[in-house]
Amino acid sequence: MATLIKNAALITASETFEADLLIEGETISLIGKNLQRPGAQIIDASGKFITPGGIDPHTHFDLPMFGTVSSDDHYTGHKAAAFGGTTTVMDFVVLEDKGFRYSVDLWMEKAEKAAIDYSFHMNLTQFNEKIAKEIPSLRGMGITTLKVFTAYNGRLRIDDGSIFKALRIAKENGMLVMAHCENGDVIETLVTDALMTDHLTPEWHALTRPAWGAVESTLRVAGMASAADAAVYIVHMNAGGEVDMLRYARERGVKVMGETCPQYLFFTIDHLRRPDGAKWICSPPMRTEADNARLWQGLADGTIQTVGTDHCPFFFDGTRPIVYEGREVAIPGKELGADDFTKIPNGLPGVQDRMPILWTYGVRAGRITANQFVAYMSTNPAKIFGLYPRKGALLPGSDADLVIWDPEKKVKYGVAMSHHRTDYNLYEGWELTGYPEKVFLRGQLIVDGEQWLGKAGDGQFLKRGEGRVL
Ligand code: DUC
Ligand code: ZN
Ligand code: ZN
Repeated sequence: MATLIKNAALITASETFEADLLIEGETISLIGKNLQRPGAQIIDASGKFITPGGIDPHTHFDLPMFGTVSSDDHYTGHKAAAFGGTTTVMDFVVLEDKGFRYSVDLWMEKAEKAAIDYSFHMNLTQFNEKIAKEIPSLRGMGITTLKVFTAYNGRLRIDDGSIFKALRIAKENGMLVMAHCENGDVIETLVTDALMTDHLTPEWHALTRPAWGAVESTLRVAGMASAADAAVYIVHMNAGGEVDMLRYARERGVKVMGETCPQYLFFTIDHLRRPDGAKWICSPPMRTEADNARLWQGLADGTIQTVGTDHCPFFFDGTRPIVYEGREVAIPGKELGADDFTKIPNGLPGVQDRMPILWTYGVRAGRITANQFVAYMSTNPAKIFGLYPRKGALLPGSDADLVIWDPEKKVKYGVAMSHHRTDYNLYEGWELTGYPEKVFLRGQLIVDGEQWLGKAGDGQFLKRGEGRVL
């Protein structure tokens, strides 16, 4: 089956040009002017533009936390992603005591219902000699990335010495360490103080996780990467100072890359002070307007390489069901911490929002170019995480993961438009101009306007190879 898309403006990470694009089977077979293909289904995309399908390098579907679970699973989250133009997601495997193989198998089982393509990162939340020896075996499972934490003492954090050893092992085995940067010791003490002094409202989530912890640990991790001659990728950059540290280290030849997320570009600690402030609780927390601005600047000048979401939704009120695909669903959520911010599940929805929100408030607002948009949303994640040029590219031979955008479509965004399985949306009432109209996954039309044509089980696990340092 062939599909010929005519007269679209194609936007890649480096250029924008008018052309026709032919899909044959699962891949793009030709790009050029005045293409003909007898028998092909023709789509006239005059006035529309095409980008590669988005790649969200940072999601948490079906993640157990605080006695509940993130409310999107590997089907509902994938469906939401697709409506927002994302066709590949990368989720984090929880490391169980029984080891890597067991943990990956568990995550594979959860993801059998995948509706778009996906791959995994491994949370390296334990470290000893046995684990160190087993890290290279992850490559055989198609996992080439390890996430380490400098926070969550006694739970997810491993010490700096172990992070340094992990960086060395990653370097020797063509793998990449991803780092969650906050100061776990400072947080531990500040949270204890807050609880003892009855400071229990959501804003204290942010006040007990200071930006300086993110800044110094970003530099600390970059310093360790330099000493190991390894690359490192800083996830969910949230503080302006982290951008300064990234720039400082990159200017000195350290192979450090960074990801930010939409929530850190638009929201501040003031959102946590609202009566519904729990909606904005995630870790790291929201900062200030100056941080928003510095992160935008980091995207505009290319200091930062990607925009992921850290999508990890919970219901705001998990006692009240919503209707999802015709059935009532309620999953315990933020209300669990109504009286104590330390019990509010950490995380927010965002996998559908990322591209449409950044198109209007990034590209149309003049903060980043359309080509940077494609680089941060798709091409750079594909390159860094070893999927390029199969993914993240508009090239003959690449998977036909495409988004046809209607640049003039105006929508009032919010929970009613969103397919996230949760009861709120952070961008409620935001006006958007430009929205995905058709989304293709490996040549299959999976979103057509409001219509969902995708299917649970159609997403493929992507075994990844070695990525590039950008
Ligand atoms: N932060 C969150 O807010 N949720 C999930 C994991 C993370 O790092
Ligand atoms: Zn994290
Ligand atoms: Zn995360």
